[in-house]
Amino acid sequence: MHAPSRPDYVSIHFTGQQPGSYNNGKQWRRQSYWRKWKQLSRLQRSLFLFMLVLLFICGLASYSSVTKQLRGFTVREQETESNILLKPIKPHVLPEPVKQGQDPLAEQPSQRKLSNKRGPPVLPNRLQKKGNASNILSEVKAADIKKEGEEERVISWRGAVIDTVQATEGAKDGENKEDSPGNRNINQSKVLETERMEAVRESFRHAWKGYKEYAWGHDELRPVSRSYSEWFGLGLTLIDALDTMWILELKQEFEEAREWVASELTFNKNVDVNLFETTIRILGGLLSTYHLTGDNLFLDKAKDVGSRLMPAFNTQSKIPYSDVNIGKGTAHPPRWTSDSTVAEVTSIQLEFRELSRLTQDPQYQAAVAEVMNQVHKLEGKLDGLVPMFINTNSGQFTHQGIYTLGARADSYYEYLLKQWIQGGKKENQFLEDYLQAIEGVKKNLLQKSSPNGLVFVGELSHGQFSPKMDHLVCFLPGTLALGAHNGLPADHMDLAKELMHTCYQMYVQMETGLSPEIVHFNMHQGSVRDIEVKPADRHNLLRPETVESLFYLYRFTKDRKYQDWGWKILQNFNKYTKVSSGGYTSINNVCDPDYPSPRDKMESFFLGETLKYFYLLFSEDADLISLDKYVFNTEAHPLPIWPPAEPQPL
Ligand code: DMJ
Repeated sequence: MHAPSRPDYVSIHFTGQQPGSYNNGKQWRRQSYWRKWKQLSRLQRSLFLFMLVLLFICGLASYSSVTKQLRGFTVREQETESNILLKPIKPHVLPEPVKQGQDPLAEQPSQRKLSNKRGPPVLPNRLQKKGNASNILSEVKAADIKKEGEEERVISWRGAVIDTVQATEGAKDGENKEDSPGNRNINQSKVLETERMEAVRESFRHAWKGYKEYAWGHDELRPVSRSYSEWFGLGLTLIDALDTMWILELKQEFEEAREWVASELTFNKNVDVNLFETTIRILGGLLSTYHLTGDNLFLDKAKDVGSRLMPAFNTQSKIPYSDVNIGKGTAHPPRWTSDSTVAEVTSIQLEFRELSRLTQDPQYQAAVAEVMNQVHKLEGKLDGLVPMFINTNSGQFTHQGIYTLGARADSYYEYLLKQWIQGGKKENQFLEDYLQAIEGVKKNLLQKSSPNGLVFVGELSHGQFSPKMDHLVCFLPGTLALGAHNGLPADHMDLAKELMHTCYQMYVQMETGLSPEIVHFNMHQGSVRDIEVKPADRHNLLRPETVESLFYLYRFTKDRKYQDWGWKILQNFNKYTKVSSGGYTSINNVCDPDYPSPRDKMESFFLGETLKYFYLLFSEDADLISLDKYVFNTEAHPLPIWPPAEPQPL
């Protein structure tokens, strides 16, 4: 055998120049390279070209992954199946502990002198001095009495006289004089707006991908196990997300979901559902989607589910039961009690009132108005604050003496204001109760933490103050701001801003940059940190309240720091809760960035509320669901504010 004339391996020689042949001319070099190239075998030339192409592709791939990371996305999509779980790119570094007397927080409220006495220190006058509810109400009422041909005007939170009917949406260009590091020029804003809104759409698509692949038509995605969980068996996530898809202009996704509603969704099912959850998520979602799209399919479905929920109101007291069997038409309280939750029975009104308006059938509105009238008259409130439970037999509050703005009471306060707005600001009983309650909050629940004086809303249990605050309470800054926007006192906006700052601190002070479910504030002089988290409270359920409030605060102040805060939160959701195969998961531990410990559940409100509020927060378009035309239900479903000519409230 003789050696093959062409070697079967690649041999590329970069030989030096031959002695005596030195020529520094470009021409010579070109000819010489060309000659050498021609001397290579065909295989050698092909392999050389192949390697060049390969290098080019690798270069392109690494460039795109770098840009992806720069945009705040995780590398988790590239991870293997075995470690899909939430490994952060870079652990979050906890800020240095704050030394007493230092001023580490932006916009830090003034320091309060703490007394040595046991029990909660007294709040500074700034938050208490604004007078009682009846004074405020008479001011608002005075402003509401509109003489013929005269505009309705009250003093707004911005200190200017505004028209409460046309209530302006946010500050006009150039009006924002606040010295915020978030301020930037118009071009930068436009770029950021586009980038951030697109990032939300991307997050939605990712969440939807998981839902579509592993939970289609079921209530909730379990993204880690790539399965689903059923609560009512009504496609909860899909319905909750309908109007979000419409607002985010995710047309294809919306059409697929609409098709499911048209062909698969039925309420004729022997299933127990929770009246409140079904009302705010399903009835609310269908009604708002009907309004946004004008598609009667959604109205028909809303009527169907609304009428099936009505048996809940067949109680001795007319205070509804918590559970209804929508197939059988029977209702009952939870197995262990005949009580209902106050927030639940008082946060279904926007939806049922709207259903009456659309169907011209007064029964829905009458049923929920009866609940409000009774609660209005009940004994057992503290300065307008309500207990957490109400008995469906007696119609009285139970478990009295505990007052919170968190779980079981939260949306009672939200719906007082929002019913007043929905009905065209005519139903003064709602306004009266709302104003009184806010005064009650200031008087009984508002305190400041140590060392940095974060203003927070605690709880009261039989006269004993507890510095505990649920993340749920973070709806309050947004609600206060909405009230101020609608002509309520300027100090509501001051308080909204203070609480907004606190809610944001509940995120940034955690190692993952995500808020826990519950925090406790330190109030002792000499505390090292303001916020403590108990081991059982370290979870994050992808809740919306802080983002919701950021949206309202930004709409009304145009202070870009609120957008920047929201952006950080979105990035942390992406970093710690995104599951590579699709979807986002609740986590068990916001204090451990190395292992936040997924709970394997994507709540429907992540799509219904959290992502929607992110999108609206980043948008500069105040007409994108104008707050002078729509009022959001407590699940972020926008319902129209009734035009003045519409039927009057009962
Ligand atoms: C939602 O279902 C609603 O926002 C409700 O008012 C409170 N809980 C969740 C979100 O956290």
